[in-house]
Amino acid sequence: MAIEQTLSIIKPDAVALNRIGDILARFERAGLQIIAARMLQLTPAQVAEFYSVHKDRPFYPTLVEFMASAPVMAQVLQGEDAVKKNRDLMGATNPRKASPGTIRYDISRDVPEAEMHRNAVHGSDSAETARAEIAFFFKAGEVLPRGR
Ligand code: IDP
Ligand code: MG
Repeated sequence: MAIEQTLSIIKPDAVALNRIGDILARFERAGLQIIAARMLQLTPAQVAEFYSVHKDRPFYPTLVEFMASAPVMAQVLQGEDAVKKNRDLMGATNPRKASPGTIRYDISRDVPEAEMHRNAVHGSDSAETARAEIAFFFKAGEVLPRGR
């Protein structure tokens, strides 16, 4: 295992439910350090770029509208195996299918199937993706790794 950095986003649904602190506490309890954080409201154009890998999927327009609808919180997490650790904390993409105790199950399990884009959090899916996604939100001097 290696020390990695990964990008996490608390999506508009979880921000609206006042779960920012709950989610950040889960990262810290799991041994991940928050080494950058920023609250912002994305424009539709920014979301479209961020999620461009999904541009041909049927849910893309809905996803873009949702992610630009209200503020989000973006943070960089650092720690051993951070990419997978964060994905494990998040749970499955469809919150109704996520395991109990994961962020997506705990916060979003009651969303209707047709609104499964409302799944509380984003997390990078590889170390390589993480580098690009971190750079999307943060300049070099805004990411502040610490020894402990
Ligand atoms: P991930 O967030 O678990 O990595 P991806 O497949 O990368 O899942 O999809 C990105 C986001 O697009 C999801 O988090 C979710 O918000 C939305 N999404 C993915 N699949 C669907 C779907 O089948 N219906 C509606 N929204 C979806
Ligand atoms: Mg993904």
